Amino acid sequence: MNPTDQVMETAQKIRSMEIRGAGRIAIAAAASMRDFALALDAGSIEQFNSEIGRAAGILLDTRPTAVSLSNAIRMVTKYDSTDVEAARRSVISNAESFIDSSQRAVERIGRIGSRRIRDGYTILTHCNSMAALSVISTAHRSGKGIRVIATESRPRYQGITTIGMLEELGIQTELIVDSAVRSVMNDVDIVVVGADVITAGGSLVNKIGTAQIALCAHEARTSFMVAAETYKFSPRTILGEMVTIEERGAEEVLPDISRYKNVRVRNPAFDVTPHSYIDLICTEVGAIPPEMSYLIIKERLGWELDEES
Ligand code: RUB
Repeated sequence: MNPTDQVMETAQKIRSMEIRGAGRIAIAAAASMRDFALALDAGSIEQFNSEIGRAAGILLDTRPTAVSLSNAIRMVTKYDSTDVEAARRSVISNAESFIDSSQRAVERIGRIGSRRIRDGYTILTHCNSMAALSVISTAHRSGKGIRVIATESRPRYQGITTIGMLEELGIQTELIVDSAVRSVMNDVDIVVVGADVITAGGSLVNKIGTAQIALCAHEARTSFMVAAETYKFSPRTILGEMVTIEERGAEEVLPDISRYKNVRVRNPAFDVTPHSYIDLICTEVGAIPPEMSYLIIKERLGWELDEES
């Protein structure tokens, strides 16, 4: 396949959500950049750089909220060679090390986060997060008797993917509609969700509905834990940038929207949970209070701070 077609195909899968979830999007983008670099026929370093920039742009243009995508692409395209073959080797090895470290991060988050889960706990989760599921599955594998309540996560029903994964792991699960969260919250010991973005101030951007769940948990005095690799933290928020919330098509919510003349459907894909509703963010470098997010960005992702592009 032509290298650009391969990138376009990956971009289309991300846009249509065939590939979804912040971690998997980042891994798919890194793999796509690796394969692009591998197949790219460039006569000069200038041409190589510009083609790499173009491919990155195609992938970045898919899902506007996911900082995992821009962090992954930034890590993969970090090279300063003036030789095409050396630059190509750098992109390939950067991509491979990103994919590998991302997979190890999820395992480590599972080990760290599962220490917060006690035997007999009921855990509520929302959407479908590999990092959150790593915490849950690690707790289960370590012999703790747990039960999970999973929300449907309308309109795309990622909760159905979650219950399928929990079923395979043999974990007792209950499925609820999103609006039943308050009704069950008094039975929940801890909420565990993933992250699309964590800001410098420790706020969480995650699947629409997360903020309502956090509010409910706060009111019921139920712990609220976020499971997130450090590349979900957004360097640009230190520079004052706001996170763009993706608005998806009306047909995801109301397939026969054309029957209604005076109705506008709003379909924001993510919402913002204030840091004050979050007890803990569990990353691969440790479990931190949300107030420490600034330090994670500065120490792990600091490149943006002096580049201000
Ligand atoms: C997915 C979502 C997930 C985060 C974290 O949204 O909000 O909670 O991306 O997932 P969508 P992970 O389905 O719209 O992509 O921990 O797997 O990165």
